[in-house]
Amino acid sequence: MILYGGKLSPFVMRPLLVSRAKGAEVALAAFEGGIKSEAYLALCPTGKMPLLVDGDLALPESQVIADYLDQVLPGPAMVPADPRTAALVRLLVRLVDVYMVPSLGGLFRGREHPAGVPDALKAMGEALGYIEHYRRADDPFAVGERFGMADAAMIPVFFFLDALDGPMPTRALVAARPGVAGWWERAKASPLGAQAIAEQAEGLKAMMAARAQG
Ligand SMILES: N[C@@H](CCC(=O)N[C@@H](CS)C(=O)NCC(=O)O)C(=O)O
Repeated sequence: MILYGGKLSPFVMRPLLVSRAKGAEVALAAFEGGIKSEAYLALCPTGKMPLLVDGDLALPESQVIADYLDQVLPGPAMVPADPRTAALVRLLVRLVDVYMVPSLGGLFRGREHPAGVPDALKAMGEALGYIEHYRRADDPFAVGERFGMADAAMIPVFFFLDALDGPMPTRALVAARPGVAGWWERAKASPLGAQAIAEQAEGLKAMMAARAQG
């Protein structure tokens, strides 16, 4: 099984985290020729990372891959059996994808398109508010007592709220939601979270260096 993509991408880090949490880290590789090559597009017409190749299966989309890995790998389930708790996990994942991710794009492009930043900050604040509303404030992890699917979706996206802070007040958006802020501090201090964040930081540094070179 090979997961194609780079560790900076929150969509690549999500299934990678799932595999790590299950104790069976999936092999990660950059696709030879890149994600816009004919060979890649033949497997993954969206031309986006990640792509999981497992034998004759070529599976795109981070959450679909994360769910697949949760089912095929041994180790603890990333979504609990209890239907209500499972629904909460899936809801947080969906809030990340539907509300956080689009505004993250606006923040990430902030340097080139500063006019879009205020709207993106507003939308990100609202998205964090939705998560604050639904999360059970006393849960140490995103949901429940141990690392699960919602942590895998949230951690690599929250990384950017720390990383982009400075020119944009993205940390303050998190700090304004105390339940979410507490979770983020614990997530960063956890072994899986700390490793993911260090790897994303390394990826961001490499991307900035490449951009600076032209
Ligand atoms: N909905 C997709 C989003 C994947 C995505 O946007 N990946 C980015 C990297 S962070 C990408 O490959 N972008 C390249 C492009 O859009 O050309 C998922 O969840 O996997």
